[in-house]
Amino acid sequence: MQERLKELQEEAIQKVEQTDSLKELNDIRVAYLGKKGPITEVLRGMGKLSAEERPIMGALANEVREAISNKIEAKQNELEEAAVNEKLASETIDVTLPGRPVRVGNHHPLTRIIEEIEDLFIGMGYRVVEGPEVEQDYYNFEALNLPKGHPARDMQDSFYITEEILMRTHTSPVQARTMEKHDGKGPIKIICPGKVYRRDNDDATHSHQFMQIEGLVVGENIRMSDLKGTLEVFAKKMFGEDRDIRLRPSFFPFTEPSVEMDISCKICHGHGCSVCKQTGWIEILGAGMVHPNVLEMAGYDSKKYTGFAFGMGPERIAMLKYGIDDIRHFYTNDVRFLKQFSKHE
Ligand code: FA5
Repeated sequence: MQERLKELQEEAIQKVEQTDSLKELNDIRVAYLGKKGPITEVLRGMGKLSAEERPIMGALANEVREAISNKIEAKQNELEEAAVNEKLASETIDVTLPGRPVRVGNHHPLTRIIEEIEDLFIGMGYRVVEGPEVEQDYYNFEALNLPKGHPARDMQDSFYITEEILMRTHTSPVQARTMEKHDGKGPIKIICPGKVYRRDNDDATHSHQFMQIEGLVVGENIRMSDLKGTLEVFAKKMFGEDRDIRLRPSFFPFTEPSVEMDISCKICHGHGCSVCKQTGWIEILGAGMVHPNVLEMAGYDSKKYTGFAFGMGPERIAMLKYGIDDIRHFYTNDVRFLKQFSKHE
């Protein structure tokens, strides 16, 4: 029996040494130390032994069990450690590898042009204000000297929500709102950028939704020459000294006299193309001296106060500055178009 136990110990230890799998190791444990294993079997036969032999055999059986169990445990630790080391080795990060480039976005060309125009006017002492895009008929038309039924309303075909509420057709209602807030007192010097809406047919230079930047200056002794000087400074800074500018007499019910400003076309250098409709010029803004009726309706004394106002189209300005041949490029957001305005590529 003693020999059998020693044989089992050697056999089990040899098997443990030969395995390199945790599953197999567990099978060995069950096979040798389990209830149905050979050691338990040997111990069961102890009843046949004499009283002197029994404790000796009992002690030996325990020794054998312990030796096998220790060997299994040691092997288990060794295999588990090896598994962890193997996992760590396979997950090693090479910190010296160069990183993958991250694609960086950039400001939309329209945002850039609007910020540039804002900076220019802030530099001349203007304040930036905002107004609602869903506007009352009163501010969009009536307070601007365009009573109901006025034929000039047709110049700005509108999207109406109710009879009295519409999507604003220009940023000029912000003029009326700002003057009203000032309650007929003190000077005003503001610009207002924002979206406007018209039932215009889309083409290379027209969109049914576009941006405008309104400007309004009210004070004592404000003259047409102040407006002309301001627009000239703006145009020269925006387009450079070499571009031609022209002011044409025009009509807006809320300004008198009224003008429109054109810039020479960058695409054809004034020779005529589809963008400038063969004229060599592109209109970028409307302007004029604030009509006395508009000042009076907002509570200003038109004998004491005068003012000028302008409304420009930043899309058209960006087209002229960057040589863009179709206004629709701003809204379709083709990445190949947008990428050309990136500072990073
Ligand atoms: C106006 O909207 C006046 N409120 C401007 C104004 C303000 C005049 C203050 C006097 C005093 P007009 O409809 O011309 O005017 O538009 C002004 C500018 O907006 C145009 O010069 C043009 O640059 C731009 N614009 C007009 N219609 C469109 C359109 N459909 N798509 C893109 N830009 C447009």
